[in-house]
Amino acid sequence: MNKNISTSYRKLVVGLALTLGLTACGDGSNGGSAPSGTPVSEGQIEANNIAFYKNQVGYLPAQQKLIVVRTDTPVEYKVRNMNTAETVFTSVTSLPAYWSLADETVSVADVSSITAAGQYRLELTDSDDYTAFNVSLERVEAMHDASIKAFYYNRASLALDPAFAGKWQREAGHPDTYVLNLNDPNQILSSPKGWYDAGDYNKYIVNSGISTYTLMRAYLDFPAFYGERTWNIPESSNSRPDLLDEVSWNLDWMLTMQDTDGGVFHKLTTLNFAPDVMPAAANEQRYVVDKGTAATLNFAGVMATAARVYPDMAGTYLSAAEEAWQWAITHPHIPFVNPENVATGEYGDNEFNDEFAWAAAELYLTTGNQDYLTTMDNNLGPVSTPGWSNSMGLAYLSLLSSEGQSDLSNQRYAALKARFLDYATKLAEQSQSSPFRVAMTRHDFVWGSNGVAMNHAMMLAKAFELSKDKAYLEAMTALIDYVSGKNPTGYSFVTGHGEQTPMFIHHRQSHADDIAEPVPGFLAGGPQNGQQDNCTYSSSLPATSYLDDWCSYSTNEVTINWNAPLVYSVAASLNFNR
Ligand code: G3I
Ligand code: 9MR
Repeated sequence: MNKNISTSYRKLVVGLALTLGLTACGDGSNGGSAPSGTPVSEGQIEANNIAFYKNQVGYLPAQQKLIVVRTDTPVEYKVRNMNTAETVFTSVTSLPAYWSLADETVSVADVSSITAAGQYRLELTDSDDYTAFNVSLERVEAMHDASIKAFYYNRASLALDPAFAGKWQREAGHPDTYVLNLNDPNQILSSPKGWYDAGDYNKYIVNSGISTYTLMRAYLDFPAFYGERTWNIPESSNSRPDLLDEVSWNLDWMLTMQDTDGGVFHKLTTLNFAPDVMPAAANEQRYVVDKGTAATLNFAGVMATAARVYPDMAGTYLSAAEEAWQWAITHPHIPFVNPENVATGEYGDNEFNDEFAWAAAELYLTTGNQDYLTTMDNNLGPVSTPGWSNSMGLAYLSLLSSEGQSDLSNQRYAALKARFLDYATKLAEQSQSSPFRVAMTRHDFVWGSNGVAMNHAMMLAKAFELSKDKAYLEAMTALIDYVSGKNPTGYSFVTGHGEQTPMFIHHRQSHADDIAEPVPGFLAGGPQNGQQDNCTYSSSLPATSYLDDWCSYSTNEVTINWNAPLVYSVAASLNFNR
């Protein structure tokens, strides 16, 4: 176990400790806990190995509240309101269960009956172990705002003014007004703006596209919420919702990536990853590289959606989408592979049914043209959780959000909905039967597992919206709790939000800026045991192989496509808090 892990890890040494009157209990602080693996010397009995895994940010008043307790027998506990010192209720944790992905035996304290905002403490009856937790709308709102503001911090071609960026102010980087086509030295492009993908400074259409769509989905699904919320970005004083201003920054860039024949370049990149310096100091030549089917269809899906979200720009976005679509129809299978001299992110994909289905769904919803629906039918596969290489789920999300706004037949709508809810039911069942009460199975622990968690949460949010079945809402809430600390690493994975949060994310700005705290609001990639970066990990298990170190780009990088579903899910959670 990492020595920084924030748990109340207690080895009660019966006899000696009692005689000396020693106590070793704790609450999320780093002190006072014996590191894992500390040998218990002869004659000492290890009586207690309690740890608490909880949402470190805050539980919403009207929603499920679970705290995972490491113990191999059920334990009795009471919950006290810290403001009044009053005991609110007494209960006992569930039957313990073993989670092999983390090698932990845990049981669950369900404190959902608490609905009043405040600070509380869960205290075990038979020992001094306790943990404190918050029930708070404001703390969750703050995390939401930070997670969307993270996109502003990752804007290319812009100086971050202290009025908006505070101590994370910085000079502009990457004007991208002189970009070369790697395949055609005579083609010079101006391709400014957009968000940096991640901890690196490159801009990749596929990953940027799913992130942009997800944020537009959030706007379309929660328009009243976004009509009111603001998070201090340069455009906050205009009349447009901040979310639409943020998304525009990337749409403007994406438009520049379309070639005159309608095809879209896969990425805008340096030949190698930049050194670990601030954006303004990373000024190697940038190139656009290869047009491909995935990037072009992804672009078509995003632009067709944008045409519905930005009525004043509908003409521009729709014609860009249609031109991209035409290119893809005539180039239906051009996978992207990094050229030999390019070493940056590949985002390679050679299955295009999902991109065809999604782009066709968006074009149908925007134009009403039935031909798109036919192509969609020919390509639509089973429901799955979206990710950068898999946009099938996005087609379902959009079509199912269109009730009453499209001429989709009732029968077709009902069939799509049934398939969607079947999928969400599997996620909810996984959550209910998981020891940590989280819909994360072995195959979800890939590079960016926290992004997988948040994309699952987005699917569950939609399932709840469509059905009002609380099982989906609870599974969604449990996933948000998971990334906020209710996981076996003990980290709340959103920088700056929680008691123990990543301090050394693989994010060049955060590493090079000489500021102790990383840029706030970013979701770290999360545990997975591929260990592709060859750093030294203290666990090789899927759910605990995580390292809060710059070295660990396979578990501790941040990227826009993991933050976007975090934004969506937390927005959904706030909107469903009734
Ligand atoms: O395709 C295989 C699949 O067949 C196999 O079953 C599976 C088993 O793990 O692996 C699959 O390949 C994985 C691939 O993603 C596709 O999912 C690789 O193992 C895995 O290493 C790879 O990770 C990607 C990583 O780049 C390395 O290419 C991440 O998904 C992707 O999010 C990440 O993206 C990077 C960009 O390249 C650069 N910018 C930062 C960003 C985040 O780290
Ligand atoms: O810093 C790079 C990160 O943004 C990428 O996601 C990652 C995976 O492709 O690669 C990182 O760069 C590493 C490179 O691949 C290998 N040498 C070490 C680099 C990190 O310092």
